[in-house]
Amino acid sequence: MKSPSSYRFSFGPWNISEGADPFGPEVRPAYPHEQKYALYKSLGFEGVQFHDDDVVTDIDAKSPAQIAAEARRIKSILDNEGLVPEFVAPRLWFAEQTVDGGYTSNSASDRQYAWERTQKSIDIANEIGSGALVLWLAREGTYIREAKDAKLAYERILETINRALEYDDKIEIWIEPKPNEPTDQAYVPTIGHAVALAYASQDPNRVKGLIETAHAQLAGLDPSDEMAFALAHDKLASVHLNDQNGLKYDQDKNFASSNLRAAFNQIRVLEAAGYGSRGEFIGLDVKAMRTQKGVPVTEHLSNSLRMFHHLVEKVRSYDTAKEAAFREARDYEGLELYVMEHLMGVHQASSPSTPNGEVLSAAQ
Ligand code: XLS
Ligand code: MG
Repeated sequence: MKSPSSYRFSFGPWNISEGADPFGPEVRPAYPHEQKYALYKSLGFEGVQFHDDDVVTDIDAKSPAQIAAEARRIKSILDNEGLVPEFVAPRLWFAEQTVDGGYTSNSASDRQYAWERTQKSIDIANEIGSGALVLWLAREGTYIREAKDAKLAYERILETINRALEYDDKIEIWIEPKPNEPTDQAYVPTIGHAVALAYASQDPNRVKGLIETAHAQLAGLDPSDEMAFALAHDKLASVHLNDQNGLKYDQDKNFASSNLRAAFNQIRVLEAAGYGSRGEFIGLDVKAMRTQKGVPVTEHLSNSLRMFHHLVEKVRSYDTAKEAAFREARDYEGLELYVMEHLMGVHQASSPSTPNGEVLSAAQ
């Protein structure tokens, strides 16, 4: 079995932030963007998740040659720090051309803008040595359902995926589903939608999914089941572990901080499937608390990582023979108690029993 150190971890530079939220401005001075790379290794991370403009700032104003030169400069910083670029994602939610979405916008010129940003992201991925384009389809949805033709929107998303596969014959496309925010209702809200698009595409082997814990929770789904679904189709390219306290705004809370048992189950599913053995990253997408002092604020990253390691230990010391016996006896009350006491570090006395109270030996 793998040791916890065999996992590789990644985060995006946006996870070290100044604490602004929709109701208030920054509460910390900005930590210089390019100095963030020097923090990765000491925090225990080797992978960098990128938006296109995290690599090339002011991307819309730059020529292809300038973009390539800038990307090469960032690549040399990564090489010097011993860091790996995990993916590049086009930021299709910021520019005025994306106010009504990118690939699904009702404006042909805005759709063209979205496609050009996608091409630039693929070019950047190639320059910095990443083989993956992440599509978080932020504004591909609507505020009111009558605003777009949903069937056409889904066709346009698939068309863009096919165009990207044609534009570059090696790049992988990882779809990161999310059901809402910033739109009221997003297209491609779950991993099921993403996997369907993968199979419908012209090169299904190169289209996969990235599952973020909180995004599944926002859809009212269990993240470990979402991960299991993708794993069953060999389509789990990456994960963004974090947490969410119920159905509200996207919180990006520290991993395991709100739903400890759900976090345990995510790792249980990932470990059982050997996730990570082909170099897949454990990504974190966590937000620093606005109240936290200091510059840069990184405790949310190190604490989430620490919880991940604790839970890996919990998964590895979980007695699967006992689980099997409880399943066999269909004693889910007993199994649940075992799981809860295991998570709490309480010595377990309970064993599965037959309906007439006889203790099953397999689980002792
Ligand atoms: C936002 C997304 C974003 C992606 C990359 O909710 O999680 O951070 O991971 O674009
Ligand atoms: Mg994410």
